[in-house]
Amino acid sequence: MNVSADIRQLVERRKEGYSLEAPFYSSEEIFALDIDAIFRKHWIQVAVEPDIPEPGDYVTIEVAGESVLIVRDDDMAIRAFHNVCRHRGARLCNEEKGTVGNIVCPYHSWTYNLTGALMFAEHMGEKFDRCKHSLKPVHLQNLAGLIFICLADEPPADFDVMRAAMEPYLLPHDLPNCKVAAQVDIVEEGNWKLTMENNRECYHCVANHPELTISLYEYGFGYQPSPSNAEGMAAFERACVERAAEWEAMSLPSVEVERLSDVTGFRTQRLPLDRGGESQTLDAKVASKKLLGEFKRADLGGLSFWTQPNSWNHFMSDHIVAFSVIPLSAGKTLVRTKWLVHKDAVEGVDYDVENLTAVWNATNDQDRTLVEFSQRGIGSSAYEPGPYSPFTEGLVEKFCDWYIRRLGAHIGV
Ligand code: 3BY
Ligand code: FES
Ligand code: FE
Repeated sequence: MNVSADIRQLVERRKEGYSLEAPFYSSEEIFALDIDAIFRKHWIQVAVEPDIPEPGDYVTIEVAGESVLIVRDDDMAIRAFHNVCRHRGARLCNEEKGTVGNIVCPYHSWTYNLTGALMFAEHMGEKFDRCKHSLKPVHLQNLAGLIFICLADEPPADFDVMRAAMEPYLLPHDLPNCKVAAQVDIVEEGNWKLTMENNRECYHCVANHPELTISLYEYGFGYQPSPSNAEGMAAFERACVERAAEWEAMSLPSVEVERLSDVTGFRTQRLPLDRGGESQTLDAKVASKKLLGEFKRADLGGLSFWTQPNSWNHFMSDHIVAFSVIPLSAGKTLVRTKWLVHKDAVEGVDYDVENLTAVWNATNDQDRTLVEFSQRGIGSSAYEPGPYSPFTEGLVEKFCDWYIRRLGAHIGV
């Protein structure tokens, strides 16, 4: 892989336990490498099954310079294709979402069915072979209703490890039988890795997230016992042990699984919620009266699922919040948040969108500000990598370590 000697050196000399050097957050050359090495090579979370509940429903995803069409067929199968006509390359679907019978190119009306096969192409003559002009597929995996795509010719083979570990945690929440009650896209003026690093710690939570910390115990998010937080940690761990026994008895696994160093890296854990104990809302009570799946009780804590490189998700008894991060440029990042409730929950009766989205809209906005402060500070000549807290930032180190290893593997360092 042909990258400049400077980049090789930056990757080679990355100091464990310290934030990355400035060019990792600002250089367009490294951004291009991130797209090639990370976003074109790994499984990335981009959608949820309820984005396309009915046959013919599609969404388009713009990522890594590609437009990807994700569509549901009449037999309910979900497939992904490059959103590019095989005639002269026109973009096929030009909306973020919609419903189609077939995929008809707006230019010369070449028509593809939902398996990607070219069905009609007028005036192409006898010798034209339709079979050689199917849409180009993109690898897709549906993990309990979370949709991942991989743009590589050969995707990482370890998705099944994540699937086997995660299905027992996720399936009881029955995401495929949810509906998207709200989606909010925000653009952060910061590098995508700052968005991810910020997500991997709660060191900043008490000072910055008054709404989130109503329901969230900061100690749950990667904290290790330290002399200054011994009491809080102990109270939290007691709550964990008590609740875990109840959840396990209901076949809801809660124990942490941490495989953040895998190529398809991930981590999960079900944690108690504070106060009302039911959901990530302003009163920590459910936001939707219609509980998910077969749930009979509301106090099931928060099941979180974090993936490398670009997602985090919180599953509660009544709703699910799914986040995916899409890099736009070295200094611009899209954070897409979806709130899901039971598909039969009625707006205004069972839930109120304002209440459902209040905590994470506020939290996302606070996190956006923090990411933007970081991006600005890192642009100063005075910035140098600073040390991570061994008690609160272990998972930030795991993100950076994964990232550097994956870049290294790509460029042969
Ligand atoms: O959403 C998350 O996973 C983490 C936990 C708390 C802070 N942060 C946004
Ligand atoms: Fe699609 Fe011509 S470019 S039909
Ligand atoms: Fe935060």
